[in-house]
Amino acid sequence: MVEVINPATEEVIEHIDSATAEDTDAAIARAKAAFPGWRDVEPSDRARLLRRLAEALDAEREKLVRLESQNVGKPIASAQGEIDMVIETFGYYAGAPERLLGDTIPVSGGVNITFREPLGVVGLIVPWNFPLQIASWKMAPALAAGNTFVLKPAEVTPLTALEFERIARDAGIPEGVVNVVVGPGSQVGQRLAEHPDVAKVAFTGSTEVGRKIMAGAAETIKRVTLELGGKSASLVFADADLEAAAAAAPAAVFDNAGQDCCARSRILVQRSVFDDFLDLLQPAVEDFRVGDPMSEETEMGPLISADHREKVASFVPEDAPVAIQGSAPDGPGFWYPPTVLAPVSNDDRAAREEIFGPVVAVIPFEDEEEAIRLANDTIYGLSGSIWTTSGARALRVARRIETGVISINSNTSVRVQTPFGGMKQSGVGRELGPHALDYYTEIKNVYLATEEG
Ligand code: TAP
Repeated sequence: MVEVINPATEEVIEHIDSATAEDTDAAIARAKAAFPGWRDVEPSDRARLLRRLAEALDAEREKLVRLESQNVGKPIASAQGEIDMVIETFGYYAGAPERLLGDTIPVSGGVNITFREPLGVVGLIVPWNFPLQIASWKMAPALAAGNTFVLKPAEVTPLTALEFERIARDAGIPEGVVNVVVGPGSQVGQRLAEHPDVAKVAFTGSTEVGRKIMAGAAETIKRVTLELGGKSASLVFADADLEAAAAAAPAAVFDNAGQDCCARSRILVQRSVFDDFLDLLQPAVEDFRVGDPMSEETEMGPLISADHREKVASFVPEDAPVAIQGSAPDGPGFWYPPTVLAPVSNDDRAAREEIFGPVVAVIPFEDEEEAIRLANDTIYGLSGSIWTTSGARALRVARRIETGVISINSNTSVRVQTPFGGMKQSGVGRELGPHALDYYTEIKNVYLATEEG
């Protein structure tokens, strides 16, 4: 039995039965049985069903928002944005079934025709930080391409995934196409990675578990896509609009209490404006509104658990260079205040490891070369930002940063229409945009001989 807790109050909000490896096998069998039927649904009918699913999610928006906010402790405004993206993601991929086109390639003696075919049963394993949003990035393209799936949410945040399963059924998605299994990663997740009837695993979570999934998938040569950790940098050049960069910096790292793989948890600032930047950052951090997630005004809620708070706090020992610290409520809830460490060396633990909490390291650099070197001096490569008023510099630096996504004078990381994913140990593959469909289909190449005899 899983006790589902509200991290803002520490109250138990639900009890859920915990599934085993055998329950996972049963769900995989249901998905396998449903696959041929779903694969053969006419593209226009599959598109219609996905549009209907997007509408059904929209009709249940308020309930999903409340559940996500309560289960993760996230501000209600953030939960609204996430559920809106879930709805948008299903709307976007509802356009895909009728646009999964192949090529016609004339060759000697005939012609080759390619088809984009679904993989079969896919296993989807997601973390607790953006539960339904991250799941939707996988579920929507998987369904659009004609796959069936088994989704494993994190055990601590299963509520919106279970609601989704019900909503999909009510919207007319055929029995067995959508399956949600709540249970521990070591059993349910590992089983999905190793099961011979699962054609692919799409995972979001830690780099450590990503490695295990890749190893588990190796036995049956499964396709894998992995969205893993990050240690992304915001590069602030002396020619930047410093006020804009400082005003945007808190949300870039404290959003979702820093439990965000795209968090810009390193801010690299050109030394000539280092102190000016910190002066501008101070009020922005101190004014960041931390508190009751149900208030529309709140910008940051608690961390997910007491254990996780302990891990975050370990990055701020007694002698840490705390330059700025915001506030956090007393009393129940796993609160931790927004914290700025400065100046920090890129070799310090706070600059090297993913903290996954509201703690940011501010690091000085001399010139463009050093900024690029420091930004790339990490095992990760997921996201990042460049703050400069020089368009040439912005593009020049963006091309040299080893990262899957980077934004200029902005903290944007994800849009439904554009590819998202990591370089280096931040992952394999891309989600969202048209590119995601490549990871849920195989290309079949058919040769038709047109010469007689
Ligand atoms: P993980 O511990 O990696 O858990 C992610 C998911 O994997 C959970 O559903 C978990 O299940 C499951 N899992 C655990 N062990 C498994 C195993 N041996 N085999 C298969 N599945 C297993 O991450 P987390 O603690 O939820 O999230 C924090 C980490 O995820 C951070 O490092 C963060 O960077 C990363 N993250 C990355 C991204 C992107 S987009 N790159 C997004 C969010 C989070 P249970 O927890 O239920 O046991």
